[in-house]
Amino acid sequence: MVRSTVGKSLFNLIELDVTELDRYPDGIGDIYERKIDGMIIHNVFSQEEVSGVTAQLLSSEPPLQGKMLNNAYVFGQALIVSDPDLRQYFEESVNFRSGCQKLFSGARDFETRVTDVLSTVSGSRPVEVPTVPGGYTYTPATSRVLREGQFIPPHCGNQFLHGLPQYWHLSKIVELEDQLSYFVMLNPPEAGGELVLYDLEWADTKDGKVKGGQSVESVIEDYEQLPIQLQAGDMLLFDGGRIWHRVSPVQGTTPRITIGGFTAFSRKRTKVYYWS
Ligand SMILES: O=C(O)CCC(=O)C(=O)O
Repeated sequence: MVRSTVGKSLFNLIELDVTELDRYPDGIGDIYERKIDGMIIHNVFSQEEVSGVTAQLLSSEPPLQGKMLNNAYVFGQALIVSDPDLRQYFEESVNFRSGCQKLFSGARDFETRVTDVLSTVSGSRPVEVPTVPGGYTYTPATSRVLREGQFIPPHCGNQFLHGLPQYWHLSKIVELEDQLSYFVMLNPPEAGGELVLYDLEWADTKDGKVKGGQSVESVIEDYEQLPIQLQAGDMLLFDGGRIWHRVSPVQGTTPRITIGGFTAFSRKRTKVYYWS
């Protein structure tokens, strides 16, 4: 049974258990068509599964390579900050995919589970991680660790897509405008660390300014906001390309750890792709 729709006045987010997901067989299409803004999907992984994954990520020898990037510790190489010719990106993707298999060896396999969950809401379209001729595969996800006081500043997916050479190949096969964001909460913080959606859309800020000419950064906190707190094992799938959002500062000593990336229709809407 669908438990509730949260933030209904501001956003239409469906909140449900993963076992109820078949009520939205074209959920991704519904987000694209703006019938809904996103889905909070509970129990994509169990508490036990994500605890095991978290323990490995926080150990002295995690199976994934990580580095500090801006304000967060990031495992894996995101396309957005990769080398323009993608040589290093694709090499790191090989490492990430095998490391991720080890990371989830005590749980359901990450890629298989994400593919299965997205397939339930894909309108019967096949769900894949994109590949390039020559055999390389994009990285399916990256993982972010935010510690006390750390946060992700306001952004929306569409703002990154314009003119970046890294996106040259992907833009030929994927409908990137209004790409969705997906991520799984592996370790929720004691407090803070909410994903905060603003009542502000990319289309109203295309030149970096809002109506009236002020910069987005200078006025964004004046817009109405919906904070979303996820539980361990939840997946959030939302219109992160269109909706400005941020992650609020983490409070307390428990690190906030998520894993995910983006998902979008292929150009002819015959497939669903996901990557980071
Ligand atoms: O919590 C996260 O992992 C970051 C989510 C995010 O900002 C995004 O998907 O655009």
